[in-house]
Amino acid sequence: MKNIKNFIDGKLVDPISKQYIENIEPATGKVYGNLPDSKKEDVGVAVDAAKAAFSVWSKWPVQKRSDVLMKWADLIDANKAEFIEAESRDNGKPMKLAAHVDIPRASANLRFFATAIIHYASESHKMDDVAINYTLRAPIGVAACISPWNLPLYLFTWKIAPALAAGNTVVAKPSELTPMTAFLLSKLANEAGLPSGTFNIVHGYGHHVGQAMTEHPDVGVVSFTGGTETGKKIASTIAPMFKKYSLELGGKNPNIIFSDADLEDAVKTSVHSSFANQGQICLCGSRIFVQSEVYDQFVEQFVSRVRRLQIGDPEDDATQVGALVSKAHLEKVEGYIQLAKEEGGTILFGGQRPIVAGRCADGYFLTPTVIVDLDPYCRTNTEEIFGPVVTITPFETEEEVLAYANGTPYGLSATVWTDNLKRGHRVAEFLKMGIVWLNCWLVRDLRTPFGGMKQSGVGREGGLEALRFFTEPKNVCVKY
Ligand code: TXE
Repeated sequence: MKNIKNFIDGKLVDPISKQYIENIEPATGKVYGNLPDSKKEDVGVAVDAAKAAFSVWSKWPVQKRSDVLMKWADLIDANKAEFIEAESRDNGKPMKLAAHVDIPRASANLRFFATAIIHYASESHKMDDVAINYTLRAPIGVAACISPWNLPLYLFTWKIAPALAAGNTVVAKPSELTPMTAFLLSKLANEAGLPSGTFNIVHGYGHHVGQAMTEHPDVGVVSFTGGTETGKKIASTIAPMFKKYSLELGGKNPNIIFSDADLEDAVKTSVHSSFANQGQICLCGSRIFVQSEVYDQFVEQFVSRVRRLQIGDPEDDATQVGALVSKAHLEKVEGYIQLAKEEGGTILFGGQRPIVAGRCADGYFLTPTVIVDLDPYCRTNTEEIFGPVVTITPFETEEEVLAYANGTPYGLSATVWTDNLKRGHRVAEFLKMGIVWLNCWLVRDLRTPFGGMKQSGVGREGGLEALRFFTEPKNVCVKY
């Protein structure tokens, strides 16, 4: 059994309660380890350690902080086989995906902010011959970083890297569904050179540990990624405490294909943007809109590619679609397939649990599902499903598809396929989304602002946005 511990004040420790949560492997449905069922008291010890460490870490020269983060990234790379295996086993995603995306991106996140902080500068404003203003951007203090289960180490490091680089200390909580790679990272923290208390992990349930972190009076800034409903709870806790917070929440992203698109490229990429990570990426294009002239052609080519997707054991190199993260999530997604039928949808492909032989016979697998004939504004087309389920809907005009695309409570990302770049730029401007891809998907430059609008979140991550989020600006005005 793989039993893990909290990492507090530079030491791996048991939860005060000595209570544990079972960790289930999604591909087999079997318990394979235990994680701490920490409570408010554990969070209190971790925040005290982070608070004590802040006076040291925040005063370190930037280059020294940068060197530690770079060393940590090197240690991930040196242990990547262990990280890849752990990520795949914990989440259910194909090992190949963890190897090509999750783990390389985790060390890339650390390196990106280890270098960004060295070039991070602020501004001054000269008032003719009256005065000079300069802006200081100082670290805030103890940062709470709370991350979800879909891209565990990728999104965990996406938060802790800028927080630490900017000179804050961190109390972090990965999802209780996927704690393993964060635990492995904590085991390397001392070797990387992080002073005790600078970085802490408290494992456990969100309503216990996450809630205690957000409401703790000594936590000065909160960075959260997860569901919109949880985001609402966190915002209601934090707003009256006037803390800085960023919320990266859900999405119901449109994938728009105009008749002049490169159809082969649109089909190939749309299979990926629909079902990568079992459709459990908030940026997945779960609503496909196809201009009527090419609708039949697209549907036929798309479904024929989806049929060929390899579902199976995440350890198998040929696997393209692994297990969903939990039994509860599998049942939630199946609930939406049932809803789609009730709303008049036609299941063109999928919608059932595949037979996966051998050790994975009891795993949480679902055949990639393609649904047509739904109203663009029905619940299936406006609520986040967050699984391997997409709908395809025809449209006639640009105005019509923009209304569909913007017609949900979410505003995270969109993809647009057209050979007419004037139209591409125009549609991108009218889409109420934080991120728009033209003729591509998930092409990511870490310097760009990352996040959504409406119920997809508050604030942005990435590049200077993240460093500004994790620092407090102060303007000093000096009379000549
Ligand atoms: O979220 P949950 P999940 C969204 C994605 C989907 C969801 C999937 O679209 O909707 O996140 O992640 C902790 N106080 N994004 O189901 O349940 C919980 O323990 C404090 C969008 O895990 O909200 C876990 O660690 N914390 C994103 C974390 O919150 C609490 C990218 C997330 O859990 C808490 C990825 C509470 N009261 C997923 N309750 C984007 N936009 O980039 C739970 N938690």
